[in-house]
Amino acid sequence: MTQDELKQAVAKAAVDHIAPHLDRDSIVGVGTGSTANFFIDYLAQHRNDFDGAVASSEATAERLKKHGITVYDLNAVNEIEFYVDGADETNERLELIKGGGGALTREKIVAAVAKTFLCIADGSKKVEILGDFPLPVEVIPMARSHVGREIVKLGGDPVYRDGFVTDNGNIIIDIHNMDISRPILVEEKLNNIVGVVTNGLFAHRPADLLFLGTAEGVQSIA
Ligand code: ABF
Repeated sequence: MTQDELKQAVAKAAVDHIAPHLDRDSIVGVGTGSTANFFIDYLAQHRNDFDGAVASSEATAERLKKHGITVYDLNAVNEIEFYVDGADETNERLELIKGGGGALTREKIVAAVAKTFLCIADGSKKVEILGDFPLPVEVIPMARSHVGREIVKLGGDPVYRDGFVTDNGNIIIDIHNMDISRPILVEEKLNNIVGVVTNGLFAHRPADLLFLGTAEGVQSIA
């Protein structure tokens, strides 16, 4: 199977998983990226079975609307039962690196609100120790140099994502070669740097459930 076929398989499995729980008042939290896009396309087949969605990026909002799915501001919503999103890396505790697409802050906010965070990923995303994938950090533009110097003190190599602006008007620094053997600690230390909006480690709030696409089928890991 190709990587895209694995992504499609987990996206479909996610829709099949949440569909029985949807009612006319349900709001679905929807992530960003190619796997999330497949999820949106399958979810659209159920668009009359739920109220609408909260999107983790402008790109996702656009795609949802094209399918005729109502997109709500998070502040207008009382409850999100499921947040479904991809990841760049996951370990066996379902701690994640996210934000390769630059939407990490909104993804983290929607994940924080949702009762259940269902992560969908192809098998290549599963790792022993997080950190081969560069860890994205969203930063207030004027703090770029300061945050870079603080990241060096923590042992990482900061690389400015040149020309990229987040949906929130900020910049991204990708951290290479960081020791992330203790994800919760690293998440806290990075978030304590003044000027950091948030970082792409989802360790304080890992996924609750992972659908992993493999050649043998979709594995469900909780
Ligand atoms: C989002 O999409 C991100 O947090 C992550 O960066 C990315 C995963 O990309 P893809 O689904 O395209 O592999 O969920």
